[in-house]
Amino acid sequence: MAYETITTEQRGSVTLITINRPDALNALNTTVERELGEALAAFDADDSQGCAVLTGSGDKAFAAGADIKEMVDKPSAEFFQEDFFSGWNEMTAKTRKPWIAAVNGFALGGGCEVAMMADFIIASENAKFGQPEIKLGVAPGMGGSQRLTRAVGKSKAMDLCLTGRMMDAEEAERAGLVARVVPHDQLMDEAMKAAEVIASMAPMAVKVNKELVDAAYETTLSQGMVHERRLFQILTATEDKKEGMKAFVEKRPPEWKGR
Ligand code: CO8
Repeated sequence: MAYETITTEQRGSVTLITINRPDALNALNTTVERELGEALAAFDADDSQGCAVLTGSGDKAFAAGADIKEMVDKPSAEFFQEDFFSGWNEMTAKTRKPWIAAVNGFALGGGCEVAMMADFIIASENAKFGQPEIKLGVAPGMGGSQRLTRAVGKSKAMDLCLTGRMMDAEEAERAGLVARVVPHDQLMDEAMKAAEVIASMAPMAVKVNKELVDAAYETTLSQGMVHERRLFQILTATEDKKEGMKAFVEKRPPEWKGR
């Protein structure tokens, strides 16, 4: 499928999606929002695909934020009537397979927020994260105040949102925002390798693991523990559970059926 603001490519069982507006440092306009939603839906529906990687084109930015030029003259009533930014929530909630953000440079404002929508972040050592909306007289609008606080805690989230400063990849990893920091020239190799590992796992187990970790953000510990036990028990009924355990005992790689 041809897109205007993103590119997609299937590499084996991994879908690579690239935000492709390098002249605007991959700023996220409504076309990016719509196209990324379509690309993630296509990835999610394709049984040959097990994991996706999202990155930004060029060497400088993952995404430098929502597109300020698109918002500068937009009347307030339109933001409300269009439920501006709601598409981001929808695509995140609907995608049941995992996707990794490979952050290659600036991830600011909406860029940081989209990275946090991913299941985890692998960052280049050049990456910079921040929620600088306050400098524009606004506040995060795509989940930044909520996801950042859950990821790094109140103190650092307040620091970043109130001062609008950027943090580098090392600080982001220390704070728990980023899963791994890798040398800049190895970012895509490392992200693709991680995605290939995930795509090689039993598909139902992948979805269940993602759902369970996400549930930890939405529920109490005791409810989450019940949810975990029930999904674990349901997975014991799958052919892939039998195959995975049999393959271990027989000292051979498993052959997943996806059921
Ligand atoms: N939107 C639109 N265009 C952008 C954006 C952006 N977020 N960021 C960069 N660009 C464009 C620049 O305008 C410039 O284009 P042009 O050459 O046509 O002028 C081009 O990208 C290159 O940018 P710079 O020349 O600025 O590059 P520098 O290397 O000098 O600086 C920075 C890089 C530091 C990343 C700088 O570009 C910057 O500060 N960008 C904006 C960062 C930002 O504020 N992001 C948050 C945006 S707001 C948001 O994400 C959520 C808003 C929620 C509010 C909801 C209520 C309305």
